Order: sequence, then C-alpha cells, then structure tokens
Amino acid sequence: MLVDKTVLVTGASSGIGRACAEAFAAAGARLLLCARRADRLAQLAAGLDTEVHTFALDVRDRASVEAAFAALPPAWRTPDVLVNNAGLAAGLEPLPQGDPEDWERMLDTNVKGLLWVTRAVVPGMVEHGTGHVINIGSIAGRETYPNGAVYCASKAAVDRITQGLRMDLLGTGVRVSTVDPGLVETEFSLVRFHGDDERAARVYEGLRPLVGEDVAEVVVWVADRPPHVQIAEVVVFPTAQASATRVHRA
Ligand code: NDP
Ligand code: 8X3
Repeated sequence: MLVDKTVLVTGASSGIGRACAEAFAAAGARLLLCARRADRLAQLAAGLDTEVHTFALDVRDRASVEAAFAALPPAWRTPDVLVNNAGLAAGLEPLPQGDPEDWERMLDTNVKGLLWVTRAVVPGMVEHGTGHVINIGSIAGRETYPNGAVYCASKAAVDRITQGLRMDLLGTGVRVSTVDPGLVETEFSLVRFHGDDERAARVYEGLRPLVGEDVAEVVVWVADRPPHVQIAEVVVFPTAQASATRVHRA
C-alpha cells in the first residue's frame, strides 16, 4: 500500500531516519528527505531505487522551514506520510550543571522543530482528507532518567503533541502515531557526548542494542496499516532492556 506514496523523513542523513528512508524506498514509496547535511542526503539518494527529492533543512529555523515547504514543487508539497524523526540529545549531567546551550538545541530541535514541520505539512493532509504523521518519540518521553531531565522533557513534549494532534485531527482522515524506541545504536550517543566516541560506545557495551533498521521496520509497518487502522503508540526495546534504566549487560 506504500507504492507511489510520498514519504517525508526529517533527519534522514543518519541513524533511524536514514534507515526509514531505505525501508520506505524498498516498500516502493517516493521520498522527500531533509537534514542539515545535504551531502549525506545526496549520497543516500544516489543509492535508492526510487524517486527521491532532497533538501537541506535545519528544523530549528522556523522561517527556513516555512520557506522550504512553500518552495517545494507542487507534486511534493503534501506527503502522504510525515516521519518526524530529526532530533538529538545533548549532554547527560545533573540539571544544575547542565549546559543551557545543550538545552536550547534539544528543545529547539525535538519540540519546536517538530512543530514547525508539522505546521507546514499537516494542513495539506487535512485538505486532501488523508495523511499520516509518525513521530519518533522515545522511552525517555515515558520515563525520566537521572541526568536526562531536559532530553526526557523534550520527548515527553513529543508524546503530548502526538496525543493532542490526534485529537485535533479526529474526523479529518489524517492518522497520528508515535514510535518510541529504547536503546538504538546510531550517531545519537556520539552527538550526546559531543563527539566523545569512547563514551558513546560505552552506552551499548555488553548488550545488543537496536539498530536503525529495527526501528524503521516498525515505522513502515505502522505506515502500512489499512486506512481505518491507526496505530497510536509503539514502544520498541532491545531484548536486553526493560525500562529506561533497567538494562542487562553481559
Ligand atoms: P542520529 O544522530 O543518528 O540522527 C539524528 C538525525 O537528526 C540526523 O539525520 C540529523 O541530521 C538530524 N537532525 C538533528 N538536528 C537537526 C536539525 N536541527 N535539523 C534537521 N535535522 C536534524 O540519531 P538517531 O537516528 O538515533 O535519532 C533519530 C531520532 O530518534 C531522534 O529524534 C532521537 O531522539 C530518537 N531516538 C533515538 C534513540 C536512540 O537510542 N538512538 C532512542 C529513541 C529515540 P543532520 O545532523 O544532518 O542535520
Ligand atoms: C534515546 C534513548 O534511553 O538514551 O531516546 O534516552 S535514551
């Protein structure tokens, strides 16, 4: 059912977003891909066997988001599926020692960026009477863990926005879902620890984490249900994880 559907993935240059692009392409969808690193998007697009349109976008910049979507060729302007994936964690410190610059990056990207993209895309879906917004939340939006208050708050906001959007779109034909992963080995921890790759690797030590492809498979499944079926929420953990703070390491 995804053949010839248009799927927009934000943050498609890495990790879960990149894997979603590959999985939707394999399912026959055409792709609209954005992130800040346009070179990576171009490389990805070159290897995908489907029609792809890429554009550089910093989701934090509201004016750029509005302009970028207004400038899309008409055939690309209203995707059938929006995967709101762009996001990050920055820092892992007790709140009194946290860096306000990190807080701003997280809140501006994970919360406000998601809102700007949603606001730019969803009215067209409503006009068409069909569409699907799939937000990438996190277990961090359901449970707070020590030293992660602001990241957890940003993902809790995503959860509330998901619920609110679903209510506000009731009766329009547009579906709203969230996919909330636990530990996924991507560039996430490298970004969180500001490029410290040893510290990033320790996050996944002694366990088999999810990879982007595991999450992408779930996202495609959520998108591929019949039109009368709306998967509201999916939580997906590695087998070695039971909660945000309960992880089994060999
Ligand atoms: P990666 O760091 O591998 O990918 C993050 C993606 O987000 C990149 O493509 C990056 O692109 C993009 N991005 C970041 N900031 C911006 C911005 N300002 N504007 C546009 N794009 C941006 O991490 P993941 O794949 O793991 O993360 C994807 C999502 O999954 C995030 O929302 C994250 O919170 C969530 N998540 C991750 C989990 C994990 O354990 N990895 C678990 C649960 C949720 P670029 O830098 O090119 O702009
Ligand atoms: C990413 C998963 O547990 O590092 O959202 O917050 S976690």
